[in-house]
Amino acid sequence: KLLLGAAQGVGLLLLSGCEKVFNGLQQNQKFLSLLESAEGANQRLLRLLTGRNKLAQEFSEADISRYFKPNGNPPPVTVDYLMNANSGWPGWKLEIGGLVKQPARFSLEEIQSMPSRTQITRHDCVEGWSAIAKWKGVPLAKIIERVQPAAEAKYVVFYCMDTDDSGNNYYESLDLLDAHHPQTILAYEMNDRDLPIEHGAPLRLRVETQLGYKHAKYIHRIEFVS
Ligand SMILES: Nc1nc2c(c(=O)[nH]1)N[C@H]1C(S)=C(S)[C@@H](COP(=O)(O)O)O[C@H]1N2
Ligand SMILES: [Mo]
Repeated sequence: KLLLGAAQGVGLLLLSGCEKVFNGLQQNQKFLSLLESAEGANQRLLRLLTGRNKLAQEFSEADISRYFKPNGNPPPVTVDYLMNANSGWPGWKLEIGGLVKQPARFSLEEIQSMPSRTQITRHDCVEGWSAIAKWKGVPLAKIIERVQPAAEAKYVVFYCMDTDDSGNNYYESLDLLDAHHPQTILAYEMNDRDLPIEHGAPLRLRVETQLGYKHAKYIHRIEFVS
């Protein structure tokens, strides 16, 4: 209807054949700006349908999976990582920078002393498996408050310590809507224990509005970008 209406509006229905109509539309400035405004409306509709403003379902202790598949790259094997893992992460720091007014570095202890949130949620991997676990961590919104992103900051990038077969470090990104979501946390506990190495120790993202691959493990740096 939108396309037909637009085509009618600029007199293109007089042309025969879809191809001509669409070629004509693409050269029409009025139509292009209409498409752009529809794109904005579409984004908002998608957001409503996928409910990124809503809370993801939370479960009870009884629902927690007995087995939670570790997935993705193997854990980091650097001497630095292994030594820190063995001694309670004294040398590990979470670095936060990019487009922020107050860049920061936090030790694990500092992160653990911030306000926390605990949630029992279901992890859905696109490879076709799901598992429920309990996660505790600091809401990313609290960290955002501390570092104060600049106005140009639109996305948050998470850099990880593990590497794939070609030696590239894993990373993922979120927009600020997901970043501020109340269930988006930097988790340091899983099922009431320190986050296990295979699940991303010492710190991983939980972003319950998104699928498994967005839940970056082994985080060491967060960057705000345009
Ligand atoms: N750093 C890092 N984070 C990662 C991955 C990875 O390979 N490296 N894999 C992703 C994928 S595809 C999934 S399903 C989850 C798996 O989390 P789990 O190992 O706790 O099950 O981590 C995500 N985060
Ligand atoms: Mo996944």
